[in-house]
Amino acid sequence: MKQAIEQVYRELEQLKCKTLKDVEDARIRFLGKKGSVTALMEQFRSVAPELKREFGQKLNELKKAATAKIEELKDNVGAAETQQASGEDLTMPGDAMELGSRHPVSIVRQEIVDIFRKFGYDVAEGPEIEDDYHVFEALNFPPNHPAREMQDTFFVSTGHLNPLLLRTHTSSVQVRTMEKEKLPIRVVCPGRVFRNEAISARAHCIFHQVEGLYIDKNVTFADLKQAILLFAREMFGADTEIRMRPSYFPFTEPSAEVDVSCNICKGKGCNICKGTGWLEIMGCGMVDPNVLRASGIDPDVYSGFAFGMGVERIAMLKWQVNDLRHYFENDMRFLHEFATATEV
Ligand code: 2U9
Repeated sequence: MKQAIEQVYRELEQLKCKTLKDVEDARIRFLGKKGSVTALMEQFRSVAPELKREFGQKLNELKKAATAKIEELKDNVGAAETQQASGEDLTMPGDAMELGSRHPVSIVRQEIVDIFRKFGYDVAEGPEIEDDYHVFEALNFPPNHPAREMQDTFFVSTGHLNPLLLRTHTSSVQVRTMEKEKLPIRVVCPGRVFRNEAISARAHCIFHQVEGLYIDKNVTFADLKQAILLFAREMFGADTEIRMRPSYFPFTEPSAEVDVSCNICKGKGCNICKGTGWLEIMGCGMVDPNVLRASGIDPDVYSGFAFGMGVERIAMLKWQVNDLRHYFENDMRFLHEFATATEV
């Protein structure tokens, strides 16, 4: 039996196949019902009991070796046949896959958040599907405010007192922060927001915001102005100036729009700033006492400021992109403009 096993090993070693059909024939010759390995397994029954252990092991190894050889031939011959059939050279090195790169909106969001983190702000996120209370009611929106209409907001459920909706700003995250965190609060909230608007070069139904909130004793409008000036200089350059124009939001009083000096024409007036020398970057204001009260904060003891900006808008100013839709279309030619040298 020992010689018979050795003979099968020699045959396996010399075995060569050109086609998958040859491999299948070889499999039958060695491992089929009447194959040489199967025949040896059957002979094993008549081996003397004291030799059974030794030959049992040898036969198992032989069967394993025969199976492995057939599988190896099947892989090699199969690949060669596929190559012949397709006419392709499968030994050629593959094409390198292009690495992806960070999306410009994601780059700018991170830059904004990093600046405020450096100033000591925490970062908070919250749900995109929110309730009326956290998006409107707690933020001092009157019951008949247009933002609460179907034309302006995407509703998920209606017909009850506190309908579910897609948040129209990330202010709801600051409301949730006021509800659960201890004072003082210093937080920025980046996230996606949704508004029922027609898509154009200047508006989209989905965009990104970073909003901020600072509440402590004795927080003043001067603190707000200084925080925004420092942010603007970090973001747009050390020689940037800001100006504030009075505005109105239900959740802040007083409220303001913030402009930065145009860093293209250095304030002289160009087509980016439409000849004004200024670019609008965000809105801000002192948190309305009603908003503090709604979240259980005493406005006679505490005061705070808040601000909000659209990330796409900041990105458009930073890179002088004139159509918001570029940020949503995922055209690789556009996205690659923002890849760093190591990313592509
Ligand atoms: C709380 C209290 C006050 C957040 C603020 C703005 C001003 C603002 C807009 C900028 C462009 C939204 O993306 S945009 O369309 N935002 O002008 N946001 S103050 O005020 C808050 C937030 C939360 C509790």
